[in-house]
Amino acid sequence: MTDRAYVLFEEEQAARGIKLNDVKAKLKGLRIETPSWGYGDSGTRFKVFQKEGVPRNPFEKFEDAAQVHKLTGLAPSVAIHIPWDKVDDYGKLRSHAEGLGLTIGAINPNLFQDDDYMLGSITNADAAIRRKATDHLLECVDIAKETGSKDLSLWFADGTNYPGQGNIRKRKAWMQEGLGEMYKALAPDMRMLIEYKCFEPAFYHTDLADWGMAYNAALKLGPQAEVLVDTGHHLPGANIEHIVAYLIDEKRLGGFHFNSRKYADDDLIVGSVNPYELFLIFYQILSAANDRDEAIQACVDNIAYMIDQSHNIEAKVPAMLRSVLNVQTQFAKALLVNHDEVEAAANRGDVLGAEHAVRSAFEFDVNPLLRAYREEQGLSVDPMGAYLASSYGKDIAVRGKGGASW
Ligand code: PSV
Ligand code: MN
Repeated sequence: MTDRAYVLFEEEQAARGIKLNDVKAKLKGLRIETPSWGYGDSGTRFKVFQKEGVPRNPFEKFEDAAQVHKLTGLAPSVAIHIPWDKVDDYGKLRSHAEGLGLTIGAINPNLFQDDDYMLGSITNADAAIRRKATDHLLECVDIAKETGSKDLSLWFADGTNYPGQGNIRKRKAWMQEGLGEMYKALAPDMRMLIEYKCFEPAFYHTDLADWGMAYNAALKLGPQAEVLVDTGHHLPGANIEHIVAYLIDEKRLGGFHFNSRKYADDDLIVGSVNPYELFLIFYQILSAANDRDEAIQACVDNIAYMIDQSHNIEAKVPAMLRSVLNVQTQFAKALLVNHDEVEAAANRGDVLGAEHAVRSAFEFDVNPLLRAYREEQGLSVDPMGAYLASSYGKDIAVRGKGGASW
C-alpha cells in the first residue's frame, strides 16, 4: 500500500526533476559487504569485552550475516580474514554461505599478528620473513580461488616507530616486490585492493601511508590492482570525497572500507559521526556515474562497498544492521541530487546555488521512499524494528560468552 507521505514525496521530487522510479532502480543495485570480524568480539588495547552470543566460528559468523541480509536485502556477501576465518575446507564454508543466500567476499590476509612481523611483513629487512609474508599473500590467492572470491583486500601494518629504524626506500622496493609476486598469481578476474593508512600501529612512518602511495603501487602493478579507501585512515580534515573523485577519474578506485571516526581510526558505525561526509562520497560517485566515458562508468560499477568496523561495546548484529541502513540512507539522499542543476549553477558562477543544489538533497527525509522501496522488494519496512522484535538476539545467547575474537 502506497502511503500518503510517499505520494507527497514523489510529487515534490518530480517537481525537482527527480523520478522516484529511477531512484528505486538504483537503490536495487546497492550491495554492501559486511566483514566477518564485525560479528566477533573486539575491543581496544585496554579491554576486549566478551559478549554473549558471539559466533564461535566462521560458520556462525555467516549465520549472523545472513540475518542482516535477510532483513535489508543489502548485504549478500561477507569478507573473511585469514587466519581468523581459517577452516580446513573452504568448499564447505562456501556451501554453508550459499545455503544461507550469501557469498564469500573479499579475502583479507593478516600480516600483523605474528611475532615475526614486529618490524614489518613484506617490508621486513629479513628476507626469510619477507618470504613467509609473501607466501601468506599467495595462500590467500589460493583461498580466493576456492571460495570464488574476486577481491583480495590488502592492509599492511608495516611501518616504523622511529627515524632510522628502517630504510624507507628499501622498504618501498620490498613492498612493490611482494605485491608484484602476488599480482602474478591472480586469476584474470581477480583484483588486488590496496589499502593505505597514515599511522597505527606504526607511529613514525607507514609504508603505504596515503592514497597516492597506494595508487602508485597499483599503477606499477597493472590494471588488476586498485585502491581501497578506508574512511578511517586519513589525517583529520582530509577531504575524502576529493580523493574518491580523483581515483575514479584515474579509474583506480576499487572499493571502500566504511566506518566512522571522530579522532583516529575509530572503527565506529558508518554514518554515526559525519553522515554528510558519507553523502558527499556518494554524490561524487554518482556524479561520475553520469560520465560519458565508459571506463569511468565501469570503475563506478565495480566499486566494492564494504564495512570495516569493530563493535566493541554494542551488540554486533544490530550494529551491522545500523551500518548498512546508514549507508543506504545516504546513498538514497545522494540519488536525489539534480546534477544538471548543480552544474548549471557552477557554470554561471553561482556558488551558493551550487552548494544549495547539493545540500538540499541531503536535507530531505528519505524514510517514505525507503519504506516504499522495501515494501516493493518484499523486505521488512523497518529492518531494525523487525530484528529487535525477533528472537534471534536471544536465540544466539545459547552460544554463551567467549566466541571468536574478530
Ligand atoms: C586496521 O586498521 C584495519 O581496520 C584495516 O582497516 C584493515 O582493513 C582491517 O583492520 C582488517 O585487517
Ligand atoms: Mn580497513
